[in-house]
Amino acid sequence: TKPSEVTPAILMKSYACQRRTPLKHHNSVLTDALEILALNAEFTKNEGRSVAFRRAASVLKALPRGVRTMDDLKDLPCLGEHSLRVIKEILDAGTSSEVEWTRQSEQFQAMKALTGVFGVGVRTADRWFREGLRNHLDLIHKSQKLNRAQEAGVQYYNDLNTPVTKKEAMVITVIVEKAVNDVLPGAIITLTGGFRRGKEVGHDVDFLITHPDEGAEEKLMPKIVNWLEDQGLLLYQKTTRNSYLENKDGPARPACNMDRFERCFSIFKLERSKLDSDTRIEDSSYNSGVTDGTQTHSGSTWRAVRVDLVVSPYSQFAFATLGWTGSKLFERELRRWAGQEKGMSLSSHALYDSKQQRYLPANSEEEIFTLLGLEYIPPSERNA
Ligand code: DGT
Ligand code: MG
Repeated sequence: TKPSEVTPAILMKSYACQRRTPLKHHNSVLTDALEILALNAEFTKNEGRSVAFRRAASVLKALPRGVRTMDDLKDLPCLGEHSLRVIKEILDAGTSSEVEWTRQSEQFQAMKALTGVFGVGVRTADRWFREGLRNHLDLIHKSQKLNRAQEAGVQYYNDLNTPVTKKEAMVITVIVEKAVNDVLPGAIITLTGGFRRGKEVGHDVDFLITHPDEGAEEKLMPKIVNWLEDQGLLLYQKTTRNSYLENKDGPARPACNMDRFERCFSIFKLERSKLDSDTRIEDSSYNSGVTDGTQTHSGSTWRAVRVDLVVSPYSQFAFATLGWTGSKLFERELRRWAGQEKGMSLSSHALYDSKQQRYLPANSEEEIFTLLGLEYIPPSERNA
């Protein structure tokens, strides 16, 4: 027998939510390349193409070893013609001409820079690109009209584009716990997003907050925000009702809870001294002296950090935890699995069974996986 015939075939499930995807994997050269193409497809509003590249990359992340030859990819799902072509080029030549061309293109670089400004989405960035803007400095120099979020995005551009470390996330966790427990004793605070999946750095810090007494969480967000503002900890905040599901997820939201799910997009002012010393926050003299309203400098005593706060009713907490832990592709695949394979509709609020025409309650993430007929995947293996 030839060696290739004794290599055991890898049984790869086709939905990312059926697989374990660790944070560290063996194919980052290939997945980085495919994700450049995915991002570029997003920038050119080609959603289908973008998801196809992300699914292909995600399959490679779940492989137990590095891909060496095209033979290693036999029988793997989600690898379309285009992705295979890119992979082959990299295996043969070390790089893909399409990826390199994309990476260096003026449009890709400008879209990356412009969407890298907090408050700027693909649509706005695309309009600005066509008007001749290329990066955040152009927004200042050409006195572009900006909304309040974008103003903050420009002002704190460097800080917000400096990855948040786990240590910074822990310091912010202590602050948020103090704030929440001060205004509502007994509340539960969970760190979600990438840090819950074990990431070492992130673009923001995500928290989910609830209280075991259903209803006690109502009107909680303004109280938390006030507490933080009183302590001088917020550089920016905007509280909104969560509209994510209304846009994308259809009916999986109990109508009676329409107004309960609140989200606060914020920018924290994090004292650098908090990172060196202990993580207690008794000392609340947050006057750094560097509050001239311009970009923070490396010599500054504080730095700006993006923090997302979400408040959920206790009855939805398991769904919210699952929905806010990510990764984005894992979430998307969970919802696709629910819809296509189970005739159910999953959101960060609830799970609706279309056949039974009722909501299926759950008290833990484990229960939700069971209701969906899936093996439980822990957060650290949801890095799809
Ligand atoms: P990061 O922050 O770039 O290191 O990576 P993540 O995975 O923390 O991504 P992030 O912070 O954008 O979002 C955290 C998770 O929350 C994400 O995996 C999916 C979910 N998520 C993000 N935005 C929304 C939203 O508007 N509604 C809901 N329900 N979930 C969201
Ligand atoms: Mg995050």
